[in-house]
Amino acid sequence: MLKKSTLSAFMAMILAVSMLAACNGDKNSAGQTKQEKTEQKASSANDEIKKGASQMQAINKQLLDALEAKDTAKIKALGKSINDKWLSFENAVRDRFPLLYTKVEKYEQPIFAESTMAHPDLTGMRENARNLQQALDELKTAKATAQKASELLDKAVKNYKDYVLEQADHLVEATAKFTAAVKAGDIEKAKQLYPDARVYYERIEPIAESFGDLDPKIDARIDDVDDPAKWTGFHRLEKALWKDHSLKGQAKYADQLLSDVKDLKAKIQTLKLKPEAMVAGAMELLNEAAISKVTGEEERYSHIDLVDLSANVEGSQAVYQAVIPALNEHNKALLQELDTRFRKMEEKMLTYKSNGRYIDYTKLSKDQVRELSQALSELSKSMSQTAEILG
Ligand SMILES: [Cu+2]
Repeated sequence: MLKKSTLSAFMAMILAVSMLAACNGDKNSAGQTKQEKTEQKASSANDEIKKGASQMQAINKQLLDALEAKDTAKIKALGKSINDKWLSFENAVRDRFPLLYTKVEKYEQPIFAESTMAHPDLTGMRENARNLQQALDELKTAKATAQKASELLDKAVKNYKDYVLEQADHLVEATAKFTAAVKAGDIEKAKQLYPDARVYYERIEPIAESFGDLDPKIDARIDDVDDPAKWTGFHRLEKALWKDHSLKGQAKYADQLLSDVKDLKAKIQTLKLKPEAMVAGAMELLNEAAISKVTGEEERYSHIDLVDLSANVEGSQAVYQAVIPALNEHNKALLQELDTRFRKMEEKMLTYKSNGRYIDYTKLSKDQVRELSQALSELSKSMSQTAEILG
């Protein structure tokens, strides 16, 4: 749940900053020669991208074969090669084709993450590898068009909205399964299904401010509500499962939760998303993660906090990807910084997985928690700088 007061104060600050930083497009009059140089540079960047995409496809083809043969050792090695290859030319892609960059990342990242697991999910990998092959086809034939940064930004924001809608679909499906188990009184099954549903809510939490009272209804902690009798949502059921060890009287909360996430999905369809608000939401969420979520308060009964934290990071990364066109235009150093921070964070989170699931939050040492908090707060700071360039 996002705390309203901090967010609106923050929005006011952004407004002030963005008014100060009014556009100062530094066009100088060097003219032709400079433009020619730029074009030369562009065409060599395009060659680099095409070559990189072909090489990456060749490795990915080998991966598809290895997946067919269920050759785990090969799959692991190829997952790493694909990632190394991508890292070698991703900056050029991000620079020239920000939308395709995000598309490749969408499939490449899970392939790499899965390849580091002891028992990779081969079916999921195959689907991502097939999609990656297609995305790379698009990249090979992509033409640099003189699209305005503002048009690119609009498209990227639209892609972000598609991402949110996709997560909302999954949220409804996963919540339906979870609440069915609750209503059937099956404690063990409900415990298993709970984290699956949580992921999808926590991924879209950067824009929770726009959910109105559905956010507290779905995600409030007991201390967020004035009257504990009116407390509803995931954490109400979490308490029943892990603390009370009883699902007696919980059917009405299960029904309410499912109906609330359905309402949320409908609401998201009509939302108009603004990049400034998205970035502010991500920065506030990461800040809340660094300060309060990191204490384990959100999932205080189930201790699945790492599920939430990683989903918050993934969701914030999706916001970052939506504003890459603006960052490309205004602040490449910050873009690079964010890219590195997200990548490092993602790698860090992977180390907290065991058998494909995040470990219990209470298993983390104090140093590990401190490290996590620091990384989250640095990400939040980079996001707040991003907010300054949008306006
Ligand atoms: Cu939450």
